[in-house]
Amino acid sequence: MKQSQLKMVLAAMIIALIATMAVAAPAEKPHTTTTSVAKHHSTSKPHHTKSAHHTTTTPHHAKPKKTTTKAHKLKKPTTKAHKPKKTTTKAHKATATTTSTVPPTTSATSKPTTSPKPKPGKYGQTGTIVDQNDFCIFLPPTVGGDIAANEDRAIAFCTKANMPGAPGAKVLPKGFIKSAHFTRNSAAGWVQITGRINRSKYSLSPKDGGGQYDARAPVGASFTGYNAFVQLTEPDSEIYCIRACTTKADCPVNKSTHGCVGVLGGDYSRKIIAIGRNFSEHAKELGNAVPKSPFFFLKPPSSFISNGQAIEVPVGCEVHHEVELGVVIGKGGRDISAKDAHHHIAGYTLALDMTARNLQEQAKKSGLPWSAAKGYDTFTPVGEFIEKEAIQDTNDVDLSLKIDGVTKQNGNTRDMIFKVPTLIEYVSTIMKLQEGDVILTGTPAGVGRVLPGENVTCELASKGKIISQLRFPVVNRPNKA
Ligand SMILES: *[C@@H]1O[C@H](CO)[C@@H](O)[C@H](O)[C@H]1NC(C)=O
Ligand SMILES: *[C@@H]1O[C@H](CO)[C@@H](O)[C@H](O)[C@H]1NC(C)=O
Ligand SMILES: *[C@@H]1O[C@H](CO)[C@@H](O)[C@H](O)[C@H]1NC(C)=O
Ligand SMILES: CC(=O)N[C@H]1CO[C@H](CO)[C@@H](O)[C@@H]1O
Repeated sequence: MKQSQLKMVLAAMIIALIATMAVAAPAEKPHTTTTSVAKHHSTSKPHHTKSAHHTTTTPHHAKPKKTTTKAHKLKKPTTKAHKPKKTTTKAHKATATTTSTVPPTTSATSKPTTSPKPKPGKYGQTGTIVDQNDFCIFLPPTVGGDIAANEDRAIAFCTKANMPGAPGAKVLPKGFIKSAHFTRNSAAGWVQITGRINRSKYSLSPKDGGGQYDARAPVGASFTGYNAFVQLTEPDSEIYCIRACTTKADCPVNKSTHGCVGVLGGDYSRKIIAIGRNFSEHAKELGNAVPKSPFFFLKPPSSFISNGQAIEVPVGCEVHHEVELGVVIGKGGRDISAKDAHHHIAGYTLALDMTARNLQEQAKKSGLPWSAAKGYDTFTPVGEFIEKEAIQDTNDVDLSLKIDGVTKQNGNTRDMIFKVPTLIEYVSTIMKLQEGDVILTGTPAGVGRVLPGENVTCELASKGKIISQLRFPVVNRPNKA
C-alpha cells in the first residue's frame, strides 16, 4: 500500500502536468481530495474481504464498499475525490513520461468556471446519449478487463452499431444493459442515464469496485454535443450511471468514490419503501390511530420522475401530494441495528409520494393493497442526490410544499413518530436493504389534492439552509396512443 501513496503523488503530478498542458479537460484541485479519501480509507479498511454479492446477511458496499475496493486496488480512491481512478492510470503513464517535480498540492490550480466549447471527440472515445434506447458508455477495451485499471484505454460502447455522434464506438454486448432510465434536464442542459448491468455479459469481475470515466479518463473522451460528462461503471453492484452536461459543474467528477448512487441521483431499480402514518399530525388528519410500530408499503421504481418532469393525474384519480425526506441506502444489509443505521445511509433526497387518495381509501375499506393508489407512473417525483454530510441531523429537516406558490405542507422531521435509524432497523428486519433503495420516511400534515395545470414546488432545508428545491408541473395523464 505504500506504493499506492507513491502512485497518488505521481498521479497528482501527472494531473498537474496535464493541466498545464491545457489538454482537453482542465484538472481540478487535488487537495480537497485528500481528506475525503482518507476518510474513506479508514472506513473501508476493516472490510478486507468483500462479501459476495448475493450474500444477504453481510452488508456490503455501496459507497463504502466502493471505496474499499478501490483502496485495495489502489485505483481510484486515492486520488481524488475527483477522479480517482484516473489517477491510477496516470500513475502508470506518469512514470514513463514525466519528470516534473511539481508538488501535487500546487498543481492543477486552474479550475475553470466556464465550460469549454464542445470539441470533436476522439475516434472510439466519443459517445452519444439520445434516450434510454440509444446511448453509449465506456468500458475496458477487452472482455473481462478491470474497469479502473483500464481507464485510460477505455472505449465507447453503444447500444447500436454505427450510432451517429459516436464514430468508432463498439457495440455493447447483448444483455449487458439490464435497465436504462433516461432523464433530461432541459433547463440545466444535461441528460442522464442510470440503471443496472449484467456484468457477466462482459466477464467483469464481481470483485471489481469499478471506476469513473470523464474527459480525463480516457483523456479527450467526450459526448457529442456536451461539454462534460461523468460515467461510473460498478461491476460489483452491477450498476452504471452516466450524465452528459452543458455546464461542467452539473457533472460531478469529483465524487467518484461515492459510487453511482452517491454521484448521480436516479433510478437504479431498487426498492422504494414508503413509511405510512409516520407523522403524528398527518396520522390524525387522515383519522388514523398513531401506530405503535412503523408500517410500510412498496412503490415501484418505475414511478420515479426527476425534477421538472410532469406529475400525471390519471382519469378518475384524486391525486394528493405528500412531501417527504427520502433516505438513499448505501451499504446494504439486513437486521441492521438503529445504532449502525447511519453506516448504511449513502445520502438523501427530497421526494414526493403521490397518492391516488380515492383509490387508497377504497383499498383500505376493502382490505386490499395500496399498490395502484401509490404506484402509477410519475407518482414518485424525486430530487437530486443530497450528500450525507449536508444533513447532519435527520431529526431536524424542514419539509415544505407549495401549490402555485401557496404553502400546503410545512413540517419538520422532529415530528416523525419513528426516527430514521429506527425505520432502517425495522425495515431491515423484514427485507434486506440494498444499495440504491430509497426509504420515504413519511409526510407531515397538510396533504391535499393536486390538479392538472398546477405547479407543485417543494423544499428541503436543514438548520435554516435550503438544500433542495424542486418543481413539478401537474398534467393529465395522456390517453393511450
Ligand atoms: C447474466 O448473464 C449471464 C451470462 O450470460 C447469465 O447466465 C445470467 O442469467 C444473467 N443474469 C441475469 C440476472 O440476467
Ligand atoms: C465537486 O464539484 C462540485 C461542482 O463542480 C462542487 O460544487 C463541489 O463543491 C465539489 N465538491 C468537492 C468535495 O470538491
Ligand atoms: C405552471 O408553470 C408553467 C410553466 O412555467 C406556466 O406556464 C403555468 O402558467 C404555471 N401555472 C400556474 C397555475 O401558475
Ligand atoms: C411516506 C409515507 O409512507 N407516507 C405515508 C404517511 O401516512 C399516510 C397515511 O397513512 C400515507 O398515505 C403516506 O403514504
